Amino acid sequence: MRLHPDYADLAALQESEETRKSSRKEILIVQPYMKHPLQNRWTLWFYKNDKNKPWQANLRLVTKFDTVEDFWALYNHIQLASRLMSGCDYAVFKDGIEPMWEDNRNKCGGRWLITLSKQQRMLELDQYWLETLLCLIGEAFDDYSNDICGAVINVRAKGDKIAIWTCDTENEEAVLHIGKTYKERLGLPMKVVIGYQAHADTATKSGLGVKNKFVV
Ligand code: MGP
Repeated sequence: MRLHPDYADLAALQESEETRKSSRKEILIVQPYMKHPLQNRWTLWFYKNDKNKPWQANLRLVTKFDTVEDFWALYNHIQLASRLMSGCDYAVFKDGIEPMWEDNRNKCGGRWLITLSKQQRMLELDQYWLETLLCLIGEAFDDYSNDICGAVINVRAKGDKIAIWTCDTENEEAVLHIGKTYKERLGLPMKVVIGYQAHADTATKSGLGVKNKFVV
């Protein structure tokens, strides 16, 4: 059947509208919403002190994440560190590294340690821990981010601690760059000194405390 020219135009218009709609559908299908990938996949661990069990048995893997969105979903879902019971830890480590001295990637490593006074729990603890996590997942340490293993927060009645763990105490350039950048990112004043300690020294410490291998 031949259409009147006006109707032929209309039919062509309708057809092109249909084509446009279906191609738009295709675009929506082939371009689904994408989460923003992180450079690394990370694991969150939780430690709850039960004195009847050996240290390692109190450590639990909670979950893994590798996108910005999943990080925030997790961060907003879990308890703030300042609300944890004393004796608990969070640890966030690169996928495949366990948050303990014995792991192959930690055994020659050490930590930049931030020690906090009891008063700082309410004022700075959560802010410092969030900044620490953002340094990790945002790969804030430039070429030295490879040396990063993870970070730990210890909530303790005697005073809380936050630390960034690196893999090699002998890699002075990396350790110092990480320490300086970390101190800057936390906004610590120049006069505050933070120390880097080898895990080997922490694990075998006597009553005298652990010596700093580096300070910034
Ligand atoms: P801690 O939890 O790191 O610090 O270590 P806390 O509770 O402030 O105690 P302090 O000794 O630093 O004042 C407490 C204890 O947990 C250590 O003495 C070890 O017995 C054990 N522990 C801690 N870490 C991180 C490890 C680890 O990586 N491996 C093993 N085997 N034990 C650990």
